[in-house]
Amino acid sequence: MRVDIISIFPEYFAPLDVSLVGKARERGTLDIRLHQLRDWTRDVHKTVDDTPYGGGPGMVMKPEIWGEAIDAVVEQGRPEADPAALPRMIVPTPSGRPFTQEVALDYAKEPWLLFTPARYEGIDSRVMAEYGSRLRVDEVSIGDYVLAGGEAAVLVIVEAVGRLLPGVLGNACSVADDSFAPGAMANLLEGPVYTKPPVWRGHEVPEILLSGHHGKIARWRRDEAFRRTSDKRPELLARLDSDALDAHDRRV
Ligand code: 6GU
Repeated sequence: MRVDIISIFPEYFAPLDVSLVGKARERGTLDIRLHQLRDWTRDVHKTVDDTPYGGGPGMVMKPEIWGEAIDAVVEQGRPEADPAALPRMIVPTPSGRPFTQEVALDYAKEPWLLFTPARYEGIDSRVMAEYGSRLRVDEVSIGDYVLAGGEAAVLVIVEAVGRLLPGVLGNACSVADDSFAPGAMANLLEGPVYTKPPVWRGHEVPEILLSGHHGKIARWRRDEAFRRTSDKRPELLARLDSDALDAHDRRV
């Protein structure tokens, strides 16, 4: 997968060299290119923002700079094999639609993503209108709180998507068991996990996990997932697949 990121803080993305995403980059599974937005400014001060029309606090990012930057990155990034290819453009913003595991799975199918994280009060809306008619543009939020800029959200999204790419995770099953993974565990939080020793500071590992009864263990894990979900995220239970609920209720 090719990923382009245009930002006034390309150095913010140093963590993409580390761990799972870093290894995927070394192997070439992920081809991440960082671009400095200010490279497309023409004034000595390299200005990227201006005061908002209509007044109010803060600054808005200028459309011309983003337009030139996006045009250049899209032009440069066109694969030789498919010169008509266009990236999916992802604009992180607290006013976007929620980024969920379902959205991550959707992005993981794309060959090319372009991220345009903003600082200040955001990007002039005409940029999203312009590219919305030329490529697919998604405004996405990673949660109901406000960050100082979209860069941290890009790190979150790239990590969530990167671990879904073929060959990135050591164990493909761990994706299937994820909290929020589609299937039997859809909308359920994962329950507790344990490793050796069997007793630590007087705390025992639940006996069932030492029993070797795979069927009973699977059922226990499902029960724990329901327990944890109803405790920490009761609103998720309301969204549960009715088949999953029926299967659970038949047992309890
Ligand atoms: Cl994507 N950006 C910013 N600035 N704040 C956020 C966010 C994104 N998602 C939640 N808060």
